[in-house]
Amino acid sequence: IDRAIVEFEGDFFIKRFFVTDSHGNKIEDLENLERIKRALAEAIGGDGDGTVSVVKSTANRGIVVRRAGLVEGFGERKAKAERMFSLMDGFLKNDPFSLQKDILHHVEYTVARSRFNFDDYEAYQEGDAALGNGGLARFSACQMDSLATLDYPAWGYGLRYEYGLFRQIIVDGFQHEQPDYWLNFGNPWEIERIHVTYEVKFYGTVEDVDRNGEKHEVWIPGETVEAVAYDNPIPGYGTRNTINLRLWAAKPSNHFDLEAYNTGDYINSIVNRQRTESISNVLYPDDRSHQGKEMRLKQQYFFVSASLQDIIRRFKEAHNNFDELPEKVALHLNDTHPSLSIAEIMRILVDEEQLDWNKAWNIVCKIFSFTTHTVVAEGLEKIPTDLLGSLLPRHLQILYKINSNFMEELKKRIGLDYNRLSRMSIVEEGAVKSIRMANLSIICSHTVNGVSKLHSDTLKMRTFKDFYELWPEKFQYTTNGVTQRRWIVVSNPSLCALLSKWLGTEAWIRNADLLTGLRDHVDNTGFRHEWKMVKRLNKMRLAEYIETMSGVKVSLDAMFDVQVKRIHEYKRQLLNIFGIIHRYDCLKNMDKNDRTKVVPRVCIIGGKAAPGYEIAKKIIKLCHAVAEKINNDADIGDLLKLVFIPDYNVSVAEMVIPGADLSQHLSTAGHEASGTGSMKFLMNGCLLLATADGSTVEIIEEIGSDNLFLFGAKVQEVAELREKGGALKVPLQFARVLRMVRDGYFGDKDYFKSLCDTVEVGNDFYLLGSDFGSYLEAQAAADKAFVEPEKWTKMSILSAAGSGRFSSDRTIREYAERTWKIDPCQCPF
Ligand code: 8GP
Repeated sequence: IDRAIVEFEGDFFIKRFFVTDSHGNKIEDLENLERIKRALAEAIGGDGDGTVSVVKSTANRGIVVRRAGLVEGFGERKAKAERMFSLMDGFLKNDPFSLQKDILHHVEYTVARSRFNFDDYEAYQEGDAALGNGGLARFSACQMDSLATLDYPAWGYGLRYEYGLFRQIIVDGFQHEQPDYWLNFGNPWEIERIHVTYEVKFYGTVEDVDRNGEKHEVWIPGETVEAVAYDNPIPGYGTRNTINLRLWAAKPSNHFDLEAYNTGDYINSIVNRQRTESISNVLYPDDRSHQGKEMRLKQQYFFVSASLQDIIRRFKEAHNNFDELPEKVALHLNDTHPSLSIAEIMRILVDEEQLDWNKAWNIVCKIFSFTTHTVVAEGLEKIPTDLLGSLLPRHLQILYKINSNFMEELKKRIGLDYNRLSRMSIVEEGAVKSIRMANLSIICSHTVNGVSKLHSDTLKMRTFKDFYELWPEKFQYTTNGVTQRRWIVVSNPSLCALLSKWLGTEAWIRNADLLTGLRDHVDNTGFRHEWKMVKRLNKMRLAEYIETMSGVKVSLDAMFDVQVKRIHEYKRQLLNIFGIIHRYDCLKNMDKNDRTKVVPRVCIIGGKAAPGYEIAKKIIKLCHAVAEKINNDADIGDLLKLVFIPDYNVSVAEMVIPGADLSQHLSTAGHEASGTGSMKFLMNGCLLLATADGSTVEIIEEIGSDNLFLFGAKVQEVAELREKGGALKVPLQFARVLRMVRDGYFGDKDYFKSLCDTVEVGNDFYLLGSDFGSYLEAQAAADKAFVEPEKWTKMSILSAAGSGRFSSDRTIREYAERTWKIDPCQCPF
């Protein structure tokens, strides 16, 4: 089809509509013409734009309709709009599962999209789609970008929360949480797929039924909710391939409660229907502990059930034998949030598809792989059986059966070692009987991944030692990465241009290994000059933002020293604040002449505390109290400033990271599974001050220990240091700083008491005291390097030059080849 011609009557009504081929002949017998007409009428009707052009189609590949002129004249948004439409094009064509019947739905949505007036959108700034908490979710976003760019036929699934992660506002130095209703003004980048819906069931009972003389359990659910798909196309870079992130929203089911209706309880049944919508309402803002909440469990099952129905439907459209499932489908459990899918897919295969249990189990064990993103066993998710049994009675039965089969097999392998059997069981007995989601995931997955080498060693030697001894071949590590497309190309355009210029190519955008080519230019003074200019430009941008947000004017000559991440005791923001207090104390006690030798610093801290995490909230308050004192001390001037950047999120990170000279990653060794912030800073030529934790160990291998400032106990020393307890040696400077806070030097002494108690000798689990000495040494080394700009610049260039390995492209390629065993699948045109 070449053209669609629309004749209007008045502004709103389509009088005549027809499509022509390239010779201008009318096409009459177009399948589904009626639908297209309706969609067009809807799209155009609203704003009376009479021209519709480019109705493009190939026999069975779908159709893209664009309103003429739509992508013209959108000012800054033009490029984005154009890209949006071209990616939609790719989206239609890149349909690895041949969804013939879905394709026509796209037509409607694509057309519906075109009702957007992008000019309106320019007026308001889109906020982040903050649909995750921190590192884990942001890592998934980078993975999606790499999957698309590397042409892997992948789908991402998640929940379309109406309220994303809370907005952090600071009042009097205290964190307050505000709802993030991000969909208020619509979301132009999603496609609502009102035809892609599934029923998700909850509660009810399990009943025995007779099937060919055999007894079978069947779930009779008590509540039904509808899951509606919202598609978020993710375009690959430098390829036509576009993949899909499908997010589910909960809507009341159309299955009306007839009984209630008949008994006259009409109002209540409407209210109950409405309540079901709340499932996808709000993201839980605690990124680590979330045990025993019914709504959270409902969210998990809602997400799992809708996604699996979608996956199985697509599979069944093209295949009729479940033996082929492992050939065609690889499901990756990104932490344990989706691990209920193991029970759900068993239920589908056994109860609905009537496969024999053992056959189903063999299939299921070939399709799952699992990555865990936590370090400590206490952080692993457990679901109380009472809760699970009431919400999903059939799934609890299935889990018990999986466990009892596993226990039988295990006894044959390891004998009657009851302690070990009980450690490895999926079911944890105790005061609150629970299901251990990690054990379930390991048992059912063919591969168990850590997110860095160190993390994987910890999993093998500590967290999952029993499982490692049983199945060493299952355990792998795939070090995390981040996408250079967002963290350089989008967030640091000046650096992007510089890299392409000196590398002589833009190919690094798809192949970050090419960044090593920067090493060839490190001795070129012209290059180093340009490198410094880029950093300065980004510092200006950041300085402006700081002034707008906090009113603090900062000097561009100062070292911009940044720590931005979720606030956690193990991430040790408190160590940073104590270091700043120490610096301030030294400045105050210093001879005025000596001050001229001091490197001026702008210390920047940002991050959200979980709303119920008291100690983390006190850390934020202390940061503000210290900032208040220092920033208002005229005697100190530009030598030291402390700024807390509120509401740290991806958009803020895009500005902060390129403008940083130094970035801090201070977790007690053995506590950060990987860390991905460090990789973003590294790519942006920012020097790291870090402990040998998570992926930093591998960063050192790439850039050499001379190019970063390392400090603190090594992972193998931590246990011994902890055992020393009250006998642990702590530097005098630490005791002094702690005393200042305790004595109320920064005010609020009673409020800070419990915070101070957490780092008192004998109670200092995260070892702030014992690491403080070497932390100060590393800080001094950073100061020393900063006063030699050429040396600093070389270190900065070599940091970026070594960052290629930490591209999520490498991560994804490793997952594809080793874990999922999938090949790229490029769209033919
Ligand atoms: C984070 C890890 O803390 C971080 O080190 C890692 O880089 C990131 O995952 C991506 O792998 N983990 C979490 O956010 C996390 O464990 N969240 C809880 C739900 C488990």
